[in-house]
Amino acid sequence: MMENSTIAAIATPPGQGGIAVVRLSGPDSYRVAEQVFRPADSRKRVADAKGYTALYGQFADGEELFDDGVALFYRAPRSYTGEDVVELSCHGGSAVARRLVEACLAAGAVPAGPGEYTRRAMLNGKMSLTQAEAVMDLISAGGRQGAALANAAKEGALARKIAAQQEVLTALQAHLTAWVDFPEEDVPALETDALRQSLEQVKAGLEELIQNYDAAAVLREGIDCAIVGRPNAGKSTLLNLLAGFDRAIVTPIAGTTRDVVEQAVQLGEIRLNLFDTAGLRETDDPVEAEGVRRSWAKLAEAGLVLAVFDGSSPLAKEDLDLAKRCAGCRAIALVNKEDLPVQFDTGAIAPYFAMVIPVCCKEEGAKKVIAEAVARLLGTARIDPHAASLSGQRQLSAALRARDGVQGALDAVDTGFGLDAVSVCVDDALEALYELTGENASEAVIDQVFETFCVGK
Ligand SMILES: Nc1nc2c(ncn2[C@@H]2O[C@H](COP(=O)(O)OP(=O)(O)O)[C@@H](O)[C@H]2O)c(=O)[nH]1
Ligand SMILES: [Mg+2]
Repeated sequence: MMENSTIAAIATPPGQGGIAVVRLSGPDSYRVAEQVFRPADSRKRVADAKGYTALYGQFADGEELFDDGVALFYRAPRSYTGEDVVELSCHGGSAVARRLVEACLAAGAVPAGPGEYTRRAMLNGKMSLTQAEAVMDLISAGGRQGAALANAAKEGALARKIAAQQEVLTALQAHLTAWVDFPEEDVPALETDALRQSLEQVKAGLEELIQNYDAAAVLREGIDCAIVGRPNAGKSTLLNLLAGFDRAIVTPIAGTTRDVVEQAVQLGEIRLNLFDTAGLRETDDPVEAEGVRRSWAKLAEAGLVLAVFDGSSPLAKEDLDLAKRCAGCRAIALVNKEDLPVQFDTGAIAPYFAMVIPVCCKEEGAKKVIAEAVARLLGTARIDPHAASLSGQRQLSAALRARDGVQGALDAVDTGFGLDAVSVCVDDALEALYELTGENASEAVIDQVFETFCVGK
């Protein structure tokens, strides 16, 4: 279908840079490249260039030569997409790269859609759907562990793990089918214990993936984190500590922060999108009241809450209100101003938090203590970044369906429902696993996956 067209797009980010890369992929890549690229060595011809070679030359728009650079050649099927590919590296201003793309389009290429290179790679059997999704995760990863997780998926860690489970279920299914469909053929009955063992094994593998989903997502994508507490507890001081610079105004005057101040920071392996909020208190000032309303809203929608309490002043009603609101949230209580004499009743708020930690947000050392607490609470510390992990709702819901199918099969075994009931459940589980790896994903699902890609990838 679309393999007939040759696509062109800028593969590097917009803006100024040393080089920009314009990528061509498709059957006419060499013919298009020949028109926009003149090798410096006039004896060389683009059409004769072998795969994995490079030529230096000039870029042409009609007769005008507007830049010089390098062309890299790949011959099908040994390229990223599996098609003929030419990568043109020009100088990295947007004007030059855009002109080069326009010249390619004038020479017969068509603009690439989002993720179209990776999509072609998938359709040409270069990678599975989960590997394509991993490419996107790798591009957008902010931290090292998140990138390692994505790389493991790109290298097929998830695909291999799922394939092993499919194998177990398929073997089981073959046996069940033979037994159910050909009772007169003398097929040996499946031992209930062996059947249960195989199903439990697959279930355990799926459970592990499902349980690590949230923590893996945090490593890959980061998490929204609300900083909340009474006025003057030290919320803005905490934000500045984690940001590493004076992001928010800090004063001894209560009610300094009124709007939500947002700042992304890298805390150990986790990217936190921090939201510093207005201090929680009753107020007649309509502006501050709106700030307080937004603070409560942030607390409710954030994936992580850092509740800051002033350890140098007695427990107030607002402190207790806040603690109660944090019950059931992923929240850490930071009892601040550890350097001052303690006045605060920590015991009163402790029941509502997973962790209560005394800190001094004016001191650099607090950052490490908070980073460790956050990693422990979010479970990122226990993730092996080189192991298989699920990424995105699509993969998670397929894994959940597969797990439910296996559980259904186990229930059927235990309640003595008969092997045809077991067989139906195993079928459901297998189908969900095939959907996960993309082996029977519909065109619509594939479209949805690639919608989120950037052009040029
Ligand atoms: N002694 C001491 N003072 C602190 C500490 N953290 C913050 N403060 C002070 O407490 C006051 C209020 O801090 P701020 O961050 O603006 O509080 P916010 O209203 O919660 O944002 C400022 O004068 C800070 O310098 C701390 O750990 N120790
Ligand atoms: Mg503040």
